[in-house]
Amino acid sequence: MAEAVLNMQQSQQPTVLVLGTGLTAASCARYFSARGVTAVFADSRQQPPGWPAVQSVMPEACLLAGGLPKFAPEGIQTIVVSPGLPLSKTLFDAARSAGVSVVSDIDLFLAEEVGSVLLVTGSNGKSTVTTLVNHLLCEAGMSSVAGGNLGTPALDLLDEPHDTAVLELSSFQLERSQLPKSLVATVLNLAVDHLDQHGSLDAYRDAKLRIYDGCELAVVNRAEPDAIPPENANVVSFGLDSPDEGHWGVADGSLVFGSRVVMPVSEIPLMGQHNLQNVLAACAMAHAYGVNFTQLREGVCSFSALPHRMQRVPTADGINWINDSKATNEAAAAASIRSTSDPLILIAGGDGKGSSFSAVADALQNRAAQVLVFGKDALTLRDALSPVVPVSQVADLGSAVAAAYEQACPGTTVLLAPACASLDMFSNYAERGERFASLVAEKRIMEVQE
Ligand code: UMA
Ligand code: ADP
Repeated sequence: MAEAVLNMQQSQQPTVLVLGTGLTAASCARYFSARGVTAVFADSRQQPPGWPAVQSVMPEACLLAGGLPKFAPEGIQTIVVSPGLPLSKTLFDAARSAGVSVVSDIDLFLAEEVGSVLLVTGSNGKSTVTTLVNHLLCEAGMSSVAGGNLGTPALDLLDEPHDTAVLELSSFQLERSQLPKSLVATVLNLAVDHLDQHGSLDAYRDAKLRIYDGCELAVVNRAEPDAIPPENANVVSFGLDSPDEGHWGVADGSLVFGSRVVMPVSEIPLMGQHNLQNVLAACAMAHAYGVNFTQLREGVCSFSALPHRMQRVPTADGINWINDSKATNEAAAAASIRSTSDPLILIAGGDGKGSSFSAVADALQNRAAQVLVFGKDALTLRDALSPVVPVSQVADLGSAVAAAYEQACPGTTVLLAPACASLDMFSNYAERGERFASLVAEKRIMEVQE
């Protein structure tokens, strides 16, 4: 099957060019090594940090570093493009006119996968829904694995025994894939994100909507008029309103499928209306795949929030410290702000990826809140939010936690929901969240000593 995507000839000479040297590239190295295919790797950086890991899998591989090639090197039949680097029209046009195929790791995965595939995308909630769907399937006794943008590259899932694979796909992965075929697919929601790389909201939306092209069942959000599947698609919808028969929603304080009550909303162990939407979407997907109502209820109840998503940091100071470091765009931060109560101190900042932060300003309207901003886009945040709430600029996350601690009283919520990527000051959102939790813990130690 993979040959349809890849001209896979066993050869000592490299026949595959992999663009990138990160997690995706390392999974490609494992995949090709196991099939006797040699690849050459390229990265725009002079000393890409992931190269040693790639090389340890494929010691014979060579690296083109410090720039991406403009033409496919001699003998290359396939180019695999990692999600995190900009698409090069020059290289891809030249490759295609020379008969070289350009694919993603997702294309390679889907060409080999023999089990059922469930695909999840959206601006926010992807990881939560992907993990929850996988949890619901596993708890119902099915053999399921989860990966993709979630963390485990899709190709590595081929090595794990399973009947079903649940993949989280980013707009970059979808943009680089040919036909993302699946049994069930969802676009959870659409909000402003990654404008710096996609160039426009339309281009970003078009990339996301590709997930519906090859799916047998589209799970759609009734509140997202811009995330509509093709006209001939089979559709199951979800939303926070009361649903028609055959669709998912909320009625009289319960999560329902048409007129069938599945569980009281109060039993759901995740914070906020946005997570209620996530649970509805996950139930719609798992139910379409055969999980019954009792299994859905039990599975949802036994699910825990993922780290760095609305995670309480335990303290004895009476302040509600919440780590939502994964709120890396303005819509995510807005959803988190709406799920907290006043008084609120919001800590935000980092790399805004070109966003205006108007969604954060909207969420803070009429709230007893103040905001501490830091990082690359602190000034843009300050300008966007100061017409609505008091905003102070601080040097870094440490100063933000110290200032919040000084100003908070018992009962105050201090929410880290940065509305920004972390890469200007941290290696990733997880490091930012861990730093927040340890700064809060240090405050607790200071409190005990005082
Ligand atoms: N890079 C260069 N030059 C290059 C190649 C890459 O500077 O020539 C930089 C990119 O700017 C990027 C970084 O290297 O910041 C990593 O790029 P990559 O494509 O090698 O990334 P991988 O390590 O393969 O990880 C990717 C996803 N990362 C991105 O899309 C940036 C991971 O999602 C995903 O878990 C992994 O594949 C497995 O599928 C992470 C992510 O941040 C969690 N995703 C973004 C998001 O969720 O918002 C889209
Ligand atoms: P993703 O993988 O798309 O980044 P996550 O499940 O990791 O999504 O959640 C990231 C952040 O997005 C959360 O911390 C929360 O702030 C916000 N979020 C989660 N689900 C939703 C949703 N359905 N709508 C809006 N924001 C959400």
